[in-house]
Amino acid sequence: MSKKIFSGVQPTGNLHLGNYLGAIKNFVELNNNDANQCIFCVVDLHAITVKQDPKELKKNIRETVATFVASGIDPNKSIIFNQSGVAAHSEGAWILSCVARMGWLNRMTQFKEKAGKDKEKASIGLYSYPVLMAADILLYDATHVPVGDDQKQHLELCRDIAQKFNNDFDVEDFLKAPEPLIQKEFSRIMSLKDGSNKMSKSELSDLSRINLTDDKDQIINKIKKAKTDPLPMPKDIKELEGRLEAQNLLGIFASLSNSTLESSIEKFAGKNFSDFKQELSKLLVNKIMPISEEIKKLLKDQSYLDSILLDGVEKANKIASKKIKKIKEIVGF
Ligand code: AQP
Repeated sequence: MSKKIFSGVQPTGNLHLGNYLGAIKNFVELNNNDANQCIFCVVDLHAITVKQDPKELKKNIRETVATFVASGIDPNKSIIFNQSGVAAHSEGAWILSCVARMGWLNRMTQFKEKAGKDKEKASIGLYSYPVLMAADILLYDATHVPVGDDQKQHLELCRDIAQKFNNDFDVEDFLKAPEPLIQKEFSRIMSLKDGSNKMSKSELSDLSRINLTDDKDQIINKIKKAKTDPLPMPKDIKELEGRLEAQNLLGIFASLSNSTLESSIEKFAGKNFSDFKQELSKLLVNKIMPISEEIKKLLKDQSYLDSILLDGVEKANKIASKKIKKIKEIVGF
């Protein structure tokens, strides 16, 4: 069946292994299937929900495009564009924010995590972020949205918003409720320093993540310093229980080598962490270095990266402007 794919990545710098294994690797597979229509968005409107340095933001937008292309997304097959280039996203978000309910947004765990203790000081944008995300997806009638496990709740909200809009305005199936595409295993990669926290761009310690632009020595050093526990490598799944850091590192190994957790456990059963870490570093260097080198090469050609975005904005605008026109008519404007 042909799928209409939409997904986004925030240009907030430090794209990492979690973004790659949780989302971008999946984007590439979807891009490679000719039956799919794929749209991959650099969600710069989402990025400004927390303070950004304008110069850094511009640089990070290009770096996100370079990462998409370096990872294997073909800009001639998939639409790659930046969100702020298509006005329908902001317009759609406003209209849908009048459909979404406060009670629904109050349940969103990502806001609670990102706002932290002092939520009074968080931006309104950070709170209403999932409504903008719903507009992003619904404007393109996306059938499937590939995301990491952390975005599951936002997608459920998107489905609720679509359904309420259709009910409120008596337009059955006008906004299409999308399906999440979340990998069954390894859909949440955790910090190298704390197995209970997700690997994240905004984490202060660079040692907590493998960046997609890291070089060989950085990768080896980060894996060497990654937190483990004093026990030897587990012999079976049961021995892995409650050992968050070991689970994460073995999960990364399994995901990168396209194998199962069970077979990765078997491979290193009873060995020392240092032996396993050496193998993991080798695998990471093999997989990440070609992407990292390609990103660096692409970043030298800014006009090429800008031309990808310009072309993508034009194509995305054609689709989104038609949908927002209909939305406005339905609402009564
Ligand atoms: N640790 C992760 N494991 C698996 N998937 C992940 N994703 C992010 N972190 C992990 C997935 O990557 C896609 C793009 O994410 P994003 O850049 O839009 O925002 P995010 O989820 O907020 O990512 P970060 O790294 O945590 O950024 P900051 O620190 O800026 O908030 C999404 O599909 C996401 O699920």
